[in-house]
Amino acid sequence: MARTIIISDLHIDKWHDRSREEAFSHFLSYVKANANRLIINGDILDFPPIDGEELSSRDKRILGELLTLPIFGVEVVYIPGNHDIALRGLPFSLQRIRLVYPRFVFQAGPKKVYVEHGHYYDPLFNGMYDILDGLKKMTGYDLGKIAVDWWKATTRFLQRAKREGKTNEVGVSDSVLFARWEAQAEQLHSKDGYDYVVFGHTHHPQSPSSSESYYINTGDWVDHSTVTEFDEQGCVRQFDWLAEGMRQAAPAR
Ligand SMILES: [Mn+2]
Repeated sequence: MARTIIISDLHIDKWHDRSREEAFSHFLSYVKANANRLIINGDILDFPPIDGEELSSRDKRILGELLTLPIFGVEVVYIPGNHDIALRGLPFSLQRIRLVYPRFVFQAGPKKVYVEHGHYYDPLFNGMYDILDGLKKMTGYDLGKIAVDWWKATTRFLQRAKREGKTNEVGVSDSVLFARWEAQAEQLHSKDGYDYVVFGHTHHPQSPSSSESYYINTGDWVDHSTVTEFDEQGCVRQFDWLAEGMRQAAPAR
């Protein structure tokens, strides 16, 4: 079946219980049986790993399972986010496995769909990547890498402060903050004619059926297990794998 499934913000390095890994494995069986493309819209894990020089064996196992999807006829499109931004620009394109940055556009039936992780619209990150790029050009790779690590540690600290306090790191309410992605989606729709604009990054799932907008957010796999699915007619549905998907019978291809 010509279906495209999109997930984002997996943060597999934050999966502390084995049940999430098992649920993800079950989800991948669903993908193999029902889709011909899986788009991973950023933040699969913190890369490169800060604690230690190597990925954990658990992380490697999950990534290894993802890399088998092409054998089952599923194309994998990977768009790095801010946590795995170190991978951007990597000339990695094999048959049915592609790394693209910062956006991916595809056609679902009559619908033109735009997919981007969305960290460029976060006031916390706005402009920072350009500064880091400039630093990299001026000083060479190492200082750039130190700057990236420093910035990641800083944002982690700010995100922790956000969880503990009532307002977020930029001192505005979530609805005001999320309006930035909605506004960007509206612009991409009206100026560039995309029928749907799909972002991740905020960890707040949004399905188009819950609003009038063209904006979809692919949620996350930390607090949710969000699955966004486009069928060959361009119909989109979103569901939570742990809440609903596990009970779904997987129809044959
Ligand atoms: Mn992100």
